[in-house]
Amino acid sequence: MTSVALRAAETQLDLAGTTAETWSFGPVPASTIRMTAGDTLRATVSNDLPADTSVHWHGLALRNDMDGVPGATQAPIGAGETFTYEFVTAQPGTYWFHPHVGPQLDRGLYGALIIEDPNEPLSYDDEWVVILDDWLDGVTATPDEVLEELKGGMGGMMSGGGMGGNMMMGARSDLLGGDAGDVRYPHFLINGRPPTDPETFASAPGRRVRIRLINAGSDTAFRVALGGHRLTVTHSDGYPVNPVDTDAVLIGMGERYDVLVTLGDGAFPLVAMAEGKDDNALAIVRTGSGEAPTAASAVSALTGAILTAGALAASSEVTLSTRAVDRELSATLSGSMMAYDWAINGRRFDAANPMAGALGVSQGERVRLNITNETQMWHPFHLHGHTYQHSGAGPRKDTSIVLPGKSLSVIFDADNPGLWAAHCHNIYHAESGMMTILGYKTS
Ligand SMILES: [Cu+2]
Repeated sequence: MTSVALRAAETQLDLAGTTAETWSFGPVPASTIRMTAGDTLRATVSNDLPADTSVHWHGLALRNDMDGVPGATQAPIGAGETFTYEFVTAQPGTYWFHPHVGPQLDRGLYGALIIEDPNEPLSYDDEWVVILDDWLDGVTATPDEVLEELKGGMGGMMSGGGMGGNMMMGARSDLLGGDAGDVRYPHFLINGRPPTDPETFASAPGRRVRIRLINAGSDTAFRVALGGHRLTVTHSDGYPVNPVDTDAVLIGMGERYDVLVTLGDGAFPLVAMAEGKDDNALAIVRTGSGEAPTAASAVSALTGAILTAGALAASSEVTLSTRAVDRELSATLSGSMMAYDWAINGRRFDAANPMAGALGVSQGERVRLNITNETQMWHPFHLHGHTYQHSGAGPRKDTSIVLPGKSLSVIFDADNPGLWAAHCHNIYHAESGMMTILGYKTS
């Protein structure tokens, strides 16, 4: 049993001299929770915020009543209340936790959950958890204010609503198929720190490091590279893949990639370019002398081969068995930034009636889920409680980038009964309606 106490409370975050009023579980990110597969996690969450909250354990196939989704799996944790999450962590990997209430994801309420493999097959000398984030809370607006502004729609803005300042037009990325994001952020952070005050990871030349990349952002995909190094991608969303070497990886909100690097001698930039937003997050790897690189000096690292999930294949031990599909489901993503009417299968999620339009499965079925993006923008689609496999022997994942006008077919076994949220991990899209429930039939 691993017991942790998480106290959600108002706090101040120092961003290289800018003080941001925010909400967090202590430091930003929260202290990493580290345990061994098979152990039980007991996390007691006390809510000292002036609002309801919850904690969702992103990527874990846990018991449904611990999934942290108010309206589907639990009542919200009210202000002044305490709730204890307790569940077995069966699968090793890189996971994380964050609230599932309103746009609280875009505050400082997040941290890494690392589940070690007692029979770890990889060999490495050091490990580094790297959490990427787009930050505005307490600097330019609160996430609630941003959501209100966005719900007015880009159309409202252009017809005289005025430039609220938090909406972003013209964020373009070829990798993301066009429109990269909706929200303007003043800061991009690695482990809670802006590029002007970067974290330094100290190691030694020749050492092999496992970097666990987590995108905790709300509206930003990052292109990540380590200057002067190639990355060997070993895991997607916690699950092993056949290793692939690359110069950089593209990581959408909610996704995780584990990479191995063998360090050179000197000081190197770990750069996370905010895709389409002309800004960067930065951390430093130092193994020797040399001037610390800046984000600007490091952008050349981002121009080589860029890996996306489509280039990966699950390793054999986590490849789903071959069997016939029992049930085929569709999740068609629709909506536009103009109207901010994001939806799944033509229905905007209604928290007061969460089961309307739910996707139904029966326990034991092999399921194919076809995710079709009919919008003009990319979406990071996330399914709770399951780690599906991309069709065609692709990677195991729980969060996948679906490009505009494209479809993604995924396969999973319905082996974890309950009511599971399935939604876009752009928190502003999810909170505007791009969410549904995958539900197990009880008879
Ligand atoms: Cu979306």
